[in-house]
Amino acid sequence: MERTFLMIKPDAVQRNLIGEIISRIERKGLKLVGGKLMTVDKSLAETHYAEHVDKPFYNNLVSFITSAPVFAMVVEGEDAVHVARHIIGSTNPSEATPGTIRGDLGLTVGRNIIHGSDSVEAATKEINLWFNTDELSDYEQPRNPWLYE
Ligand code: DAT
Ligand code: MG
Repeated sequence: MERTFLMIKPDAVQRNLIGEIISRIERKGLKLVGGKLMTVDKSLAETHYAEHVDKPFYNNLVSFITSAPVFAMVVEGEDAVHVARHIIGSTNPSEATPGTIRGDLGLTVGRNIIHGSDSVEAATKEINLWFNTDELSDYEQPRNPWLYE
């Protein structure tokens, strides 16, 4: 089993899409092990997006992420990092495949609905950055034999 970090961005929170997005994640079979609505401070936003510090869009990205609450989550499942990225879709919603979260719900790259960790290493780092261990729940679900061989 693998865990990944997802963050519903301020645009989707403001558009009342939290339920729609969590519903897609749950229906796929991923299991929610942590989740919280929170306002992100500048230092957390800068640490989270540190890899993009030299990009022209970095300042706007930090302003956007700190502009209104986000919904941060940890989800678990087989190959969870890849599966979550796959259902999220391409970075630019105008090019993301219909059926994906960004492809169905977004229009522009600067308002692209949701973040998902892009590797297992990034997921570990981001889960530790955004969540304390006591905010994550270990539990079994009876549905598991119906999701996994
Ligand atoms: P992703 O979120 O798909 O992993 P990324 O890591 O390349 O994409 O970029 C992080 C975020 O930065 C992305 O979700 C939206 C924003 N971003 C990326 N490219 C951009 C661009 N060309 N213009 C404006 N914002 C951009
Ligand atoms: Mg990324």
